[in-house]
Amino acid sequence: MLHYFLCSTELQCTQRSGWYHDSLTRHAAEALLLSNGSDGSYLLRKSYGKPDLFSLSVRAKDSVKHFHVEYTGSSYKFGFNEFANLKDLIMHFANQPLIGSETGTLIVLKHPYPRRVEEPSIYESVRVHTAMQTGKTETDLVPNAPSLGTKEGYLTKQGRIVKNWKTRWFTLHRNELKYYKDQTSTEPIRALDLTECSAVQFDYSQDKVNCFCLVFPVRTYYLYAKTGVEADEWIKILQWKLSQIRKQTRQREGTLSP
Ligand code: 4IP
Repeated sequence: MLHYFLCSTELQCTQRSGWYHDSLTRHAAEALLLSNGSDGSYLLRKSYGKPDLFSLSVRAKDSVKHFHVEYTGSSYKFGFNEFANLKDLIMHFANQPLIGSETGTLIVLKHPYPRRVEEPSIYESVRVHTAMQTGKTETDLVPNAPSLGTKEGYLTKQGRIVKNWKTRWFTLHRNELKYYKDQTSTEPIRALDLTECSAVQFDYSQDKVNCFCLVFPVRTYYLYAKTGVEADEWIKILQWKLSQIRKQTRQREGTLSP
């Protein structure tokens, strides 16, 4: 597969398209699209560790969604579509720039994110270079890095005292889960700090399907999604965040202990 990429003119076609980022990681794709892209910016990259898989990373408002594009040996599969080559796939995206995610949100592929950008050759001059107590080594970098992984979508939540259910727009970015009145709202109703959350799990106590809960010291939030797939996606990413937070806490405590 890799061979296919390296030797054929296919790659040149793809490279000419300018938005194929080869071995860019998921982490880097998210960071790039969130910091420099805008709603609808997208890029194609190799999927980490799997030679027959590619990922289409798309910025949708404040999160980045990743879709698999699979190479079957003779074609590229993307959802229900199949393409003979990457050029056809790219042409398809250029002409039909709408994709629907599991959350029901339509994602528009508006701006291909270029692999090559103009970069200035300007560097700061070093005046002082000295050791500091807080200096980190390379091995500290990954455990202490804020975990990326973003998500957004509609969920229905229960009130704390008045137990009514309201559908709200939720966004997950770094360690913050926010909910807004709807997708167009700019100010969140509430921002939940996941470093204070002790558990995320499916819930069967509220008589709601696709329901899950987030346990905080002073409140347990009950939320449900439209589909089981969506609930599962939210639970998985939230649990992953909690595991990352715990890992970082252990790491910090380990570093601090004598
Ligand atoms: C409200 O009911 C909404 O459900 C609120 O949710 C909720 O606040 C309130 O909970 C509940 O009383 P009404 O709209 O009928 O007044 P939202 O903020 O999403 O609109 P939470 O704390 O869940 O956000 P209590 O706990 O204030 O009763």
